[in-house]
Amino acid sequence: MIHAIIDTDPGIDDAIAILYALRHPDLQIAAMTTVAGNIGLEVTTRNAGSIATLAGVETPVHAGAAAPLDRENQPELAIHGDDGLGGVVLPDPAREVDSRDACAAMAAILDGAEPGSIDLFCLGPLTNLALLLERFPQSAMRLRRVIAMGGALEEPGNMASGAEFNFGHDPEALVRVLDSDLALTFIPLDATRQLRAGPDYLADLRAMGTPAAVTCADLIAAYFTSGAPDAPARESRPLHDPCVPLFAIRPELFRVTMRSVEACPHSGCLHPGPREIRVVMGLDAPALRAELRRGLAL
Ligand SMILES: [Ca+2]
Repeated sequence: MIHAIIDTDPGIDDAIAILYALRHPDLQIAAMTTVAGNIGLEVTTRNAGSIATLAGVETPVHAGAAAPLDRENQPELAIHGDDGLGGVVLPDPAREVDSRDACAAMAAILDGAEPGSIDLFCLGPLTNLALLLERFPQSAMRLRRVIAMGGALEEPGNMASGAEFNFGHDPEALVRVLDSDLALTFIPLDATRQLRAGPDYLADLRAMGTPAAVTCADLIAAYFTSGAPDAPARESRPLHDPCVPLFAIRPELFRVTMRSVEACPHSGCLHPGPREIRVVMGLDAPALRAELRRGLAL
């Protein structure tokens, strides 16, 4: 059993990742913490609660940073829509947002567990993790590892700056995370762009009929058309964030290498540098699509 906290900015691909993770028998998600990213904090927090409700679980949701450490929000409305979910309607959250903020909640969970027993899954900008390192450094060092979707090494980024969105949205946070002694695994665009879904996959999900699978089919369908309504695509945008829980559960389906990197503090671009981290540079897309489908059937 893997114990983890999910830090997230839902987000279409976040929602798919979370629906997979929350019901997976090999994962125990202690909490979700939210951050501004794909869309503002109020919406990402509400969406996290709605996703838990749809999944039929009681996972607490804690609101975190409403903006990057040192700059303005740059939401991705063109891709994720004003609601963050491409217009897919989820149930209202059954549970109130927890009064404890994201960092305090992470620290309490980490302090209450064996050191090295909890993973942090980062599906959004790294703002909350940087604040945890600042406010509760000893708690942060109790993390077993951090698995973060973010960065682009040999691939071009997906922001005007040339960076990947999560890292480019809050470069100062990325720099602080790289400056820490945390065990880091990054899953950059080099890997996530290899995991997409086609129309047949959506049809399979709909035929499965579980709320998680049908909702994921709707979310992926929105991910086909968003941004390009006149040019229906034959494959979805990359399923970036699902790679994080999939990596935790099925690491053998990913190609991991060690890289030495540093981050540009202005753009969030990764360059060769002194910090050695694990980087996922490839994946077995058919096997991972099958694993995702299995998880959504539960
Ligand atoms: Ca995300």
